[in-house]
Amino acid sequence: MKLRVMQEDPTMRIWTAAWVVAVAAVGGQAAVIVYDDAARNGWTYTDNVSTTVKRSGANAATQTTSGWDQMRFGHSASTPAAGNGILSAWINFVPDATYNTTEIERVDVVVDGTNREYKTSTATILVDGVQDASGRITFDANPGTWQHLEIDLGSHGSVTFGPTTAVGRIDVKSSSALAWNLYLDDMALVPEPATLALLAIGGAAGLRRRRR
Ligand SMILES: [Ca+2]
Repeated sequence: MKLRVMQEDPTMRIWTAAWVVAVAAVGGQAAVIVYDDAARNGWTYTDNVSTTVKRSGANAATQTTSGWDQMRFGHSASTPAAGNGILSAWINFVPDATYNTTEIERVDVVVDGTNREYKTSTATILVDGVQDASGRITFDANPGTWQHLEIDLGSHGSVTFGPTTAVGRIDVKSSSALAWNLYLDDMALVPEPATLALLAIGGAAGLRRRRR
């Protein structure tokens, strides 16, 4: 019996390896950089600045004195996203000293030709790994410092979208009666985490078989 388990192990390893390769082939589309020190891969953005709040090199910046304003990234032909995709970015939101609400109203993304409004009340949006269900994307914990923003483009309220094939315009927007500054750096469209989930399932299956 023991010998048989020993014989099964290498086979299992081969099957697990084959599965990993297959999953990588399906979900292994590379991340697409939208902006790092400049707009990349066909994306456009104009207000590049290199300021004391920069994360590295230059960053994108938007300043407004009142009302609605947005940081807009455009793409003429839309860039492919892997699966549903995650929009990942580093954001530094600096509100006016008298403006005590450190939130971004929402992020609008044109996905497969349709504009979707992403808010924390309707989508999976993480700031430094934490989901805030208050509605808007809050940066209350550390205003004026760089924080990591992740938006799951495939989750939108009760609706689960099919695979995202193209992402067009991206607007990071907010509204206030007072001034605010928004800085953004290292934004990318990265493969959906389902790839990791499949790998985890594959790993668990392998573990179960090894224990038999
Ligand atoms: Ca940069």
